[in-house]
Amino acid sequence: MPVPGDVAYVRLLDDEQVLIEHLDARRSTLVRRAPDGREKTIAANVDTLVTVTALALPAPRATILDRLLAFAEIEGITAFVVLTKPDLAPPGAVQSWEGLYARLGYATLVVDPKHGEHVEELRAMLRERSSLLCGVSGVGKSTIFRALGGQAAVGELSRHGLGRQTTTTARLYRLAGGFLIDSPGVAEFGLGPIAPQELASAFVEMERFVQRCRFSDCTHLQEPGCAIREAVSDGAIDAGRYASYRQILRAGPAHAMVQ
Ligand SMILES: Nc1nc2c(ncn2[C@@H]2O[C@H](COP(=O)(O)OP(=O)(O)OP(=O)(O)O)[C@@H](O)[C@H]2O)c(=O)[nH]1
Ligand SMILES: [Mg+2]
Ligand SMILES: [Zn+2]
Repeated sequence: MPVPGDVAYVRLLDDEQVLIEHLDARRSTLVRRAPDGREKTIAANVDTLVTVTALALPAPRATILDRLLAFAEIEGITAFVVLTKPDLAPPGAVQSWEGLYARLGYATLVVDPKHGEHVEELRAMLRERSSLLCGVSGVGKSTIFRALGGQAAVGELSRHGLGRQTTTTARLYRLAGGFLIDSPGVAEFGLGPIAPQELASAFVEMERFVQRCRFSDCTHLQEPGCAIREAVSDGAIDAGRYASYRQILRAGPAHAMVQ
């Protein structure tokens, strides 16, 4: 089955229909792993994951963002951190979220796609890239997609934080030298079974400490002589990021949230 990002050669049959004659081999796929082990291909040929996190409505959840960032590290693709709804954010939230992820080295941008703020900076970041928007429902993925020129339904948030106009089908829009995909419900890919060492290495700031723990199979949860826990108490590793690490490990392979 073709997925967004596939290169297809088609024959036009009439106004409504096309016949797919050939699909190019995929350079890469993004796969979601469900808790029961089933896999679903979400998109093909994507090289950049554009994580979208609202600073309010719905309130940001670091674990979801950190899990997406770890997923991108493991898959070997670039991740961007896009923060939305600065106009609704509580005081200080913009600086603390933007500061944290920028310090980690992620390309981080605060946009207000509803009012068109910093949309052109985002367009420049996405040049020559094949990207997928991901994040929980209602954070503004489709609003970004539309602000950049794509066609998508944008939802109003109910007080429960669920979009009434939630996206139900994936869409792809061509951008200079690449494309952008808006797809429904991609807040989580599921990391599959993952060893603590592998997960710690997928947290970019933890990687350099991994080799320094007393035990080579340290889980960084409670062992004595753990360099990562030491770095957390020194403030060299953000405590919230470490909390995400613990939560992801605790949730284990069985956890894969499909919203
Ligand atoms: N105030 C404000 N509202 C925004 C901003 N970005 C998006 N919104 C609003 O947030 C609501 C939800 O936006 P959508 O773009 O539909 O969210 P989505 O991420 O596509 O949601 P799903 O398709 O359900 O995954 C809409 O009412 C948007 O107008 C922003 O920066 N500020
Ligand atoms: Mg949407
Ligand atoms: Zn350790």
